[in-house]
Amino acid sequence: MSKDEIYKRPLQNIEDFSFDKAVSDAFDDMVDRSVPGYRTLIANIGPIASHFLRPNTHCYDLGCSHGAASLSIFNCLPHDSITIHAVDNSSAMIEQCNQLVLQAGANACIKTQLADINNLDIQNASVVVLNLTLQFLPLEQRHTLLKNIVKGMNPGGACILTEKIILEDNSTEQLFQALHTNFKSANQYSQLEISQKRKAIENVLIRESLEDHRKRLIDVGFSDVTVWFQCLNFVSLIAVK
Ligand code: GEK
Repeated sequence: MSKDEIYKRPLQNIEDFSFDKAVSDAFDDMVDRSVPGYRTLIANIGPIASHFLRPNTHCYDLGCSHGAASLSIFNCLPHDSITIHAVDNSSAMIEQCNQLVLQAGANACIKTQLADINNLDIQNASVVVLNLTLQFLPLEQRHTLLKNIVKGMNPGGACILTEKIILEDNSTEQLFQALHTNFKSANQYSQLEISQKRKAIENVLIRESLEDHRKRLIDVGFSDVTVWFQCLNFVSLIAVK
């Protein structure tokens, strides 16, 4: 695992953040040092998924990066007749994911796929994971994707949705932003790295409020939406069909 030094030196032009080879190489370090509670999220996604998985159904990990959520689920599989589809549209991410899946001896169960999650044919799903992925889709694509997920999901199935949200109350939003900056500083990111990364990501990671997420999940056809995790602006929901 490489250390994340992508924004360490002053950059003349800060380009929009993208999931290229440099980001994939540093991803595990980057996500651990940038997302409060990332390891807790991953550790719990397996057991949560296991509760909803049914024999002979599919599980989808959309925007899987290196497959951490898929591997967490694989380690908690309640039935061996489940196929986990780990999908990402970054070839660097999928290549690394493939290697890790092979190393874990999970390649009979986890099928990696290089694809845009907007173009998937989701079928017979009992669990769909969107762990920190929906936030990277343009706003206008989010409703259609979730509608497609509900359409391909069996009744009683669940979507695990983790997002960086925006707080509706401005003073709490300011407080959480400041605490998140403290978190990154405590993880050895310099002020320069924090500000350059913020600039790179501002047009790419579009946050919405918890209320907007909840409303859209209900609009597309989920019947029950519960928050199971929150640390600062990072929230994870279980939406049941
Ligand atoms: C984890 N879930 O470790 N189609 C496919 N993949 C996409 C798309 C798209 N349209 N847009 C973005 N991605 C992971 C972490 S990272 C979150 C998810 C982060 C992919 C993108 O290539 C990247 O791998 C992932 O979504 C977002 O549990 O880096 O903060």
